[in-house]
Amino acid sequence: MDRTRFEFLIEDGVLERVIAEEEVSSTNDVAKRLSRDGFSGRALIISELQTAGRGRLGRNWSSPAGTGIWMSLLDTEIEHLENISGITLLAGLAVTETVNDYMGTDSARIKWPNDVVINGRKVCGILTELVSSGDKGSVIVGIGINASIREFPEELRDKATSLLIEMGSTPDREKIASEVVRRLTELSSVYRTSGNLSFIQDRYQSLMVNREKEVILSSANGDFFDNPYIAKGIDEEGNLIVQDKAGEPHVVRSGEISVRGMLGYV
Ligand code: BTX
Repeated sequence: MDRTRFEFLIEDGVLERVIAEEEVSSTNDVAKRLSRDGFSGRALIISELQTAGRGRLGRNWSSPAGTGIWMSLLDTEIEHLENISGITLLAGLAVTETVNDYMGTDSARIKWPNDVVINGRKVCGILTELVSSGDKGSVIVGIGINASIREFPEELRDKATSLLIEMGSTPDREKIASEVVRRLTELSSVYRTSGNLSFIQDRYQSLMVNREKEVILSSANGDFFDNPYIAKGIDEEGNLIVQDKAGEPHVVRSGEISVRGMLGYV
């Protein structure tokens, strides 16, 4: 990864620091350490390879060398601990819009709350974490985009894709990564002032892969009795709004809930 291609983000005041590595366990771990070591401001950590890339709930994120955008954005300037799921939604929007602009299509879609998909397969995952002490905290947005992966391991073959597979050419990783960072920082700053997500509701909803489609909801405590539901959109807090068969709306918070379409992963 060419670190110099991110320097304009420092010059433009978007970031205070850029750390570009060959190999880390997880860029989210590096961000956590930086925050605990007293760094203050916004930093980008990006690596060619992650040896222990993480998804949610301890799941693994496959992060082979040189073929992905494995990065974390650390922000220590959190006045009150912002809605972490709101930030995840902003990151999903920033990635989806960047990828669509880059590819010159509208094929990238958001699978609420934290995946970006193209043609029914996952091209990006987002893992947002908070590091807090007292009422001060840092937020870490970990973003993994499959850039030039040609072939996935057996267990991911049906559900994962890359920009290379979708476009047929090798994407410019630094360009895409820096554009995602720029857009996410901009969106986060509006969110900080507005305190809710109404400013992105329309854009987000128009990009939702499951909007107006049937979805299967499941959670560890199994409290969805009426599957399938119809996904309608998001509310101002970023919760998913679904409708049951009787037409009654329900609010679904992210967290332990999984949302699936009727056929396969999406
Ligand atoms: P998730 O828990 O929603 O998704 C994890 C699941 O996605 C896995 O169980 C697997 O089925 C599938 N998967 C694993 N690797 C890939 C891949 N490369 N492409 C598509 N599907 C995959 C998603 O969690 C959040 C992922 C965040 C990754 C970033 S990378 C930079 C940062 N550092 C870090 O350790 N995590 C984040």
